[in-house]
Amino acid sequence: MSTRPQTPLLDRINLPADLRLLPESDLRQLADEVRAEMIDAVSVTGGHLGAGLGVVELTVALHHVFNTPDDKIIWDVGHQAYPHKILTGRRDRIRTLRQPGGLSGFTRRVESEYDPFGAAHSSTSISAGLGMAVGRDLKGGTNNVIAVIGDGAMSAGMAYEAMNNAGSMNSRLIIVLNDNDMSIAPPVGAMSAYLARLLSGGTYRSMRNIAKQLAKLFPKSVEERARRAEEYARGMATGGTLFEELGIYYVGPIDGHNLEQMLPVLKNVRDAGEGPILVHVVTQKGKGYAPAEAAADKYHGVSKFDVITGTQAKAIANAPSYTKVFAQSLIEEAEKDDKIVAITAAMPSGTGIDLFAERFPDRSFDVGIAEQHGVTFAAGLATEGFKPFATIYSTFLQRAYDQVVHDVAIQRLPVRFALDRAGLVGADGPTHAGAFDLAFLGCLPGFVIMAAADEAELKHMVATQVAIDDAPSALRYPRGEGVGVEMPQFGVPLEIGKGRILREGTKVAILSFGTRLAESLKAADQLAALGLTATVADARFAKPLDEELIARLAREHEVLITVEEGSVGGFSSFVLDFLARVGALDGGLKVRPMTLPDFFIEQGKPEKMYDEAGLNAAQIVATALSALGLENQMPMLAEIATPVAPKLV
Ligand SMILES: Cc1ncc(C[n+]2csc(CCOP(=O)(O)OP(=O)(O)O)c2C)c(N)n1
Repeated sequence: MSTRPQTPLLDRINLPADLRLLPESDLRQLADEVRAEMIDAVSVTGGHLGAGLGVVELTVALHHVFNTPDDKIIWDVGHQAYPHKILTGRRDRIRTLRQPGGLSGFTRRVESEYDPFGAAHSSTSISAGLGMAVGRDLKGGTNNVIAVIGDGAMSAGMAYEAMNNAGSMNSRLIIVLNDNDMSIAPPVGAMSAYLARLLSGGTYRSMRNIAKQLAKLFPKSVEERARRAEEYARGMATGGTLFEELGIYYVGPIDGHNLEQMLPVLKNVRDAGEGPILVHVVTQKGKGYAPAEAAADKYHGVSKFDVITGTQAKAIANAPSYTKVFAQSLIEEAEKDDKIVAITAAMPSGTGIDLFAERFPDRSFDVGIAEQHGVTFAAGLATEGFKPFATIYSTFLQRAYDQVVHDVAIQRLPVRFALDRAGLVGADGPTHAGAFDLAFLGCLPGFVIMAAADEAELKHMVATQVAIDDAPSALRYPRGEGVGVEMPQFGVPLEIGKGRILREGTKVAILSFGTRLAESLKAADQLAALGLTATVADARFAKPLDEELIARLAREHEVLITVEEGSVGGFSSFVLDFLARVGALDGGLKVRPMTLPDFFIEQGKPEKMYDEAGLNAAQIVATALSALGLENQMPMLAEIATPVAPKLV
């Protein structure tokens, strides 16, 4: 009889080298401890829970079999890497996950030598892994490179581009396909795992025909499992897999929670010969934590929660989220106009398209993690007279840039881009910040670009996008809840390229684009308290610019401050460009562009991030005072904030 050690094994594991000293018989207990540690940590930090729970055993097995960090494990997306972080010297900081100054919620090269590649956007692991493998070969190295990619991430074209390339090379690359598709996947039977172990050995080729015959004799669930594999692989039972057609040796499917089954397969794979190899591992998202297993989304992303009940903390909402307002506005528009269709790239709940899909199942399309395809698909719909809303987070649209330029803008197709999460996003950090859309869309001829200053504006802007049927348009709005303004009953299309003035003043004009309008108004209040009245305007459009409004602000004020939650190259640059072209900068006008700074802002509490970005009211005030040369007369304000301005060198 085996006697199991009573002391926590995890306390003895600082690095994977410690883990490799454990006998295989201890790994089950270690996995259980890692799982418990992860649940406890995420219950206080919030974050991605389900994905990490699903790969606990896989993480333990990979670090046991492979010699990390010399052998490199690349976690696709990186949201499932919490167990990996616990086992790679970061356990003492695991309760700082996603907190200001704490561990990232994704993998990061600067955080650990066990993170060979940073991620957060999906489907990059095979490309990066192939690069590392080829680099190793060129250097004459012998280490392993392992890319772990989910079945979701496998839906992106980039994964196939990488496999197509890998399959034509002799470089040794190990791809682990982490298939946790709960809606289709039944549990994997012991027979299947047994077969997979055989398949991973050297006798695979000769086993193939035997496997073909055997598959027919399997219990139903295993047969179905094999059929499911076909979706990716045309199935082992048919004698040829898609992966193999691409030149990638296919092994699987195997049970990713059963260490006894997984370890020998991984060892075989580690010790096998040349070329790329794919191990198809079946896991269960949320595994081992009942509330997650029972949840429809398997607790993909959670706020803080009670470990016993699984109940998540609910933020007290003072106003509906921008996402919800967008979805409801679009639904209302779609009730009136049957040409409106909506597209999401694997983010139905994040974008509110789940609500749209409930109402209009036939007019909503989830294309998978495939932003490039999603954009061109929308362009195709537009050619057929539909009014497609491509609803994509600002940060994920970056991936589809050529599609935006070549398939949409050049053909002047009226695709409506709804860019959620524009601006800073808090705990997800710089990979998810929507910082660049203004810069990369604003330079495209013909685009109409709007930003909502509040949720009522958002509703009108959705109506505006519906009405713009002869050009592409983009509407950006931030993460989180609105400001609590009264909502209009109907969305009313705005006049294209016209802003609005909210407050009239002298000397200083603050021209806001987007939701920094509230801070701009606050800044105007603070300036008024100092005896300086400011004009505050909401540009509404970054393209076309309201040139009349801007010219007037320039003419009638000494200082013109632009405020936006986007990088340099966006709204402020368009304003400056216009002012320079019409000669408005030739006189005494002092223009002060306030944009996101020229560095990546780390994860944090939104208020602090805005402070770091220099986009809060205090900094707008300080910018105005410094432009007027009044900073020395206002020492108390200088203390509140210093303007973030480029330093002259
Ligand atoms: C390019 C891109 N689009 C969308 C996302 C948002 N996203 C994060 S995880 C995820 C699902 C990934 O599914 P899968 O690869 O199967 O991993 P799992 O969470 O199931 O383990 C999505 C859509 C992303 N990270 N990157």
